[in-house]
Amino acid sequence: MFLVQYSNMNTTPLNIDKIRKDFPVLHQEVNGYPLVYMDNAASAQKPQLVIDTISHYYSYEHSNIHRGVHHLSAEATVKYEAARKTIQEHINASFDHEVIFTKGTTDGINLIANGFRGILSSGDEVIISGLEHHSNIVPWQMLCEYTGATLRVIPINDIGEIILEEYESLVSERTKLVALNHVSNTLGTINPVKELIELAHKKGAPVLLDGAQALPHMKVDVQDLDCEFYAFSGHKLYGPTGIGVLYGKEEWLNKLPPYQGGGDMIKSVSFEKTTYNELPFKFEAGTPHIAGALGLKAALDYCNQPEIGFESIGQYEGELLDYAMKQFESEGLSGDMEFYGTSKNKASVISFLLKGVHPYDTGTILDKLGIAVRTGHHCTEPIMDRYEIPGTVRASFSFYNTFEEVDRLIEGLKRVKKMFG
Ligand code: C6P
Repeated sequence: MFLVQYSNMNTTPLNIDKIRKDFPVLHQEVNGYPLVYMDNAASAQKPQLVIDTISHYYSYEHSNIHRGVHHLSAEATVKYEAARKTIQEHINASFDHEVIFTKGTTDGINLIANGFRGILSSGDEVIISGLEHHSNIVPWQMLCEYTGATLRVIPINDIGEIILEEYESLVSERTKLVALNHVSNTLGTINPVKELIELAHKKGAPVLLDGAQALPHMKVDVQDLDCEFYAFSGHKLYGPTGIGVLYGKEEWLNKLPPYQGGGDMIKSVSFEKTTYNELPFKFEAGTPHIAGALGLKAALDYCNQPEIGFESIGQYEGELLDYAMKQFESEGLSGDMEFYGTSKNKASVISFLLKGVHPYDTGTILDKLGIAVRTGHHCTEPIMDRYEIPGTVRASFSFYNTFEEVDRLIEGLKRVKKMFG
């Protein structure tokens, strides 16, 4: 199985062997086999730098922030704010106060949906697409239920792309917000977001992008995109769980009310009147996930090293994707597989079914062979309904995966096919 060394198929400057050494979790056996981790779209693994940063913070640096005059508190505050700055620079936000720390993508979207409660009313419309994760559906349904506004959904075509003509006919003066994912977690489709944003702006509608699956694979520039809001999660970006980011244009963040009340989000409090703090603190009530912010900064610092970089990451993952698709074909598996999401413009996510085999069975057998994939609806039930299937098997690649691991996946699928064939 491992007769051929595929490392020379990597045309990027990435040194994958070296990178893999930085991820301790990868070096273990599962069910007697070396782990092949291909569930990166659910959550990515952490480089040692992130683990060490968090450990160091709790060992020597922990204190609450923005509160104490003492040394540890001042130092922790400086580091927390430095993390915000790193994120601002990474996504090219105009100001660091446009970067709000959240719990994750879900939290960021809910923050905005909550803020729009005072803006929307009956007759207004919110547009989403048929590609959305439940996190970018349910908060808008709740908002519409609360305000009497209407939710409109852009349908997708057979290969898992938003149908642009349908979008053009949906977006109108009634549209008060467009909320779309940048990259689909289930199908991998990379949406033409610049074009979609431009169309929304022509009708005066602001746009929120769910970037949970984009940030891990590509460099995102929020000013270039010109979106009003952009939400993402730390844990998919090689950082910790429980930390995420909501970017918002200053004017919009100033316009929206706070999401939660409590400490740190106020300037002054009396029983008669509370004055809210300025950005970004207005949206960060309570003690935040300080270690998480530091860990997320470490993850970005790691990925942005000159010898790594998101351009190479995206390119290498694309090579893994192309290789997998070619090997499915040449190893005689394609005929037994149904692929979902075959847009030319897609991230390194392969959603498929082995014909006649329930995705859960495929996932369970792959796990017995040490291969981690996700099975099920991937929190996108409307996509499953669109294709009239209960779920898929999803292999999602990261830049620490290898061509040899793709071979292991293929060997595993052959085993499944044999067992059910
Ligand atoms: N998708 C997946 O396996 P949180 O849970 O808040 O970090 O991210 C939610 C979320 C929002 N949008 C998209 C496009 C996502 O992919 C996710 C998380 C994981 O696909 C877990 S369901």
